[in-house]
Amino acid sequence: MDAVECAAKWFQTSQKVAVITGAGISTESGIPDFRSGEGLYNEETEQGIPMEDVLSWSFFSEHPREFYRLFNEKLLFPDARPNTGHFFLKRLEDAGHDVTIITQNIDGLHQKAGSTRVLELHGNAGKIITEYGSEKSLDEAVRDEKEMRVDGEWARPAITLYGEALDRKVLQESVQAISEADILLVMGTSLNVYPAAGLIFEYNGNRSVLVNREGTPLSDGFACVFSRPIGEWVEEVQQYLDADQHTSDRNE
Ligand code: CNA
Repeated sequence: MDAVECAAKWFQTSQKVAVITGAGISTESGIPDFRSGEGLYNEETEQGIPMEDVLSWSFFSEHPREFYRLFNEKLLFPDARPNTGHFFLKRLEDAGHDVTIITQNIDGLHQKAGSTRVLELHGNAGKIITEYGSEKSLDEAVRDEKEMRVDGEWARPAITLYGEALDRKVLQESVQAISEADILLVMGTSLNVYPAAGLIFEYNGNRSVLVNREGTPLSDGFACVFSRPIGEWVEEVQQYLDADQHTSDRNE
């Protein structure tokens, strides 16, 4: 079965859908990913420091000015809007599936599309955390070139930097959703970043679908693989589902 037909068929007979998404689901919204040809990892700072190192706790604490300059320039996309990939997942939810989205993205676009159960493994670039642990919107922060404050308290972006642990509760909820899922859908991730990539091994079923333009180190383990843009996959799956609905309407 091809990766359109298998997914469309499985959606029709699956209640619990776990979805793991990565930066590739947001490229069609104009947000660059990390590892594609035009990805951020091919860029470096003026001092020749790769972006991967910039997004680390040690760089943040030692060079806050440069960190914030690059954070503002490369990671904030306040005007980005969800695309067909994000809206497709919301439609699955509207159609009555229990959808849990486990995202590595920090752009908040799943929530903007209306999805209600979104677990953010790496946090959210539109939020900040104060030194006493309360979470606020980035808009509330007073920012200068080298630090953020809110009501006088030191604050930082609510994203997980390399060298930091993931939120344990979010990780536990992700493991639970994936292990209980009828179908696992993985979209737009190079499956290179751990522990996020390792979550696919929590899935216990045989209905696993990978939608990613390029191959990944873990592609062989999926039951169905679609190696073209997410927008094209969504369009084809939707056509399949609509045609099927049309046929069953006619037979009633
Ligand atoms: P990645 O390593 O950059 O991989 C993205 C994958 O998506 C690549 O394999 C691409 O081939 C694929 N891809 C890109 N566009 C499409 C498309 N339209 N259709 C199908 N496939 C596509 O990104 P990962 O998410 O795997 O890596 C994890 C990092 C990236 C996380 O820490 C994120 O926080 C981080 N990141 C997030 C964003 C965002 O929030 N939008 C942007 C850039 C990086």
